[in-house]
Amino acid sequence: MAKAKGKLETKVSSPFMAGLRELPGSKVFKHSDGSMIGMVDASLTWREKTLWMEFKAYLLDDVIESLLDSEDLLAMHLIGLARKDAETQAQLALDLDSTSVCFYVIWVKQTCVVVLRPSTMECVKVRATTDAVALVKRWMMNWVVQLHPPSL
Ligand SMILES: [Mn+2]
Repeated sequence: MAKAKGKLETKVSSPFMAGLRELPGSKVFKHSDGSMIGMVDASLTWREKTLWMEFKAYLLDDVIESLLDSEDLLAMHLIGLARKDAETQAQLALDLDSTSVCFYVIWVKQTCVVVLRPSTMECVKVRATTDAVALVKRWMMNWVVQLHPPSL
């Protein structure tokens, strides 16, 4: 099984959230799912836009390794893992991505970080957390000057 412990997820997502907080005037919240089953992990609000995020961390296994060269197949596999992980949350992430914007940020341990939108399966694979921060910051900047959320 490729699922890693929640502890790993916290460890890898903390620097990511810290990076997003560098956007001047941003509000980055880590949500507790104690009061709402399936709540996604975090949100970023900046200049009147709010982006929802669900973090996942998986260990590299043979299946993932075989998919690394194809971003489409990798995205499908990672979404499948996330659904198996928590079906209610997967539905919420999809709903949020349909009414607003929700990204999965998925760490494949020591290999890459995948940012993907569940509604469109748009997927970008980067090498490190700092690259994922830069991608989301750039995306947020594009969104504030556009009426609709841009492509990843
Ligand atoms: Mn999570």
